[in-house]
Amino acid sequence: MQIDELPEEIQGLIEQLDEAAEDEDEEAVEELTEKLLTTGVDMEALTLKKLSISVMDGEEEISAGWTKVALKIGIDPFKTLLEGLAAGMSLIGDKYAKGEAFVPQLMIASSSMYGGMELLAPYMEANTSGEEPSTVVIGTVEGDVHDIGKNLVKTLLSANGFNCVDLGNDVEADRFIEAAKEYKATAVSMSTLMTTTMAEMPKVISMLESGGLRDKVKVMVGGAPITTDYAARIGADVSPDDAAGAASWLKEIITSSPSNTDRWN
Ligand code: B12
Repeated sequence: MQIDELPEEIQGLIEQLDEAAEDEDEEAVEELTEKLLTTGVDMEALTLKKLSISVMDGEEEISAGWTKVALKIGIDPFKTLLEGLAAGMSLIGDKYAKGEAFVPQLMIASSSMYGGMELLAPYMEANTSGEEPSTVVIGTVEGDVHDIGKNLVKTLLSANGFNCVDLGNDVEADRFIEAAKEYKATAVSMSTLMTTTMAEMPKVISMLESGGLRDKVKVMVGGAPITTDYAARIGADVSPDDAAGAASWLKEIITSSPSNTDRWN
């Protein structure tokens, strides 16, 4: 959707909604949402577009306002997260790659993304089957502070009923091993966004091997520079394309593997 190609009346309402969001005037945001709905505009496409642009521009109040719009009009919260907020991170990433944005803008965009994500969190509750949840130890490898993708993976795994032990970012290799042992984990999930820190992943895998733990846990690796080939080369079990893929792969694999008790005894 091209917002500047919409009829002027609709563009006017969008601007008013942006202003109401900046003023944190929730009543006005609601009223303007209702008005926009009566225009017949594709509200879902508009909201996702506004979310990605406001994250890219680092406009925290505006992205929070449009996140509330997304909730009000009933967009699936995972869609809002992935196709709205996270899409904005890709837009700012492209600008950074072209030299049109710099680290401070990346940081502001990240906090806009996290602001929206916080509002969505209560609507992304775990969908558990009542069984004992499987535990996944998750983190971004040592030397790397990027944590948005890792947190998306965590959100999707949690929503699919996994219990995530989140080690955060810049995680030393041996902490993955200790946590896997302590929690008798089903899987270890590692992220990295930088080529310079990719080598931390095989380090963790060889520590699992030398500690006799490799057959007890599945290993998932991911992040922008990680390819399926690289994952296979370093002996990881898999590198699904994205956070949703990580959750569905792991769900499938645990149904066909021996139970945690069998693996860890
Ligand atoms: C935001 C950002 C930052 C923010 C991070 C904020 C935060 N809290 O995370 C800040 C400003 C802190 C930052 C800092 C730096 N950054 Co930076 N950053 C980015 C940027 C623009 C976006 C990353 C992001 O959040 N993307 C959105 C998320 C949703 O995508 P994602 O993480 O890839 O996750 C998806 C998949 O990869 C996958 N996934 C992720 N993890 C996992 C795990 C598993 C198991 C699976 C299955 C899937 C999976 O699922 C997600 C989708 O569903 C990228 C550019 C880009 N296009 O990626 C550069 C980028 C990663 N940064 C880069 C650099 C160089 C840096 C700095 C060194 C800059 C500097 N000079 O200081 C520092 C590094 C500091 C450090 N030691 O870590 C480079 C890395 C280059 C390289 N190839 O090595 C990039 C690629 C920019 C570029 N084009 O040059 N950065």
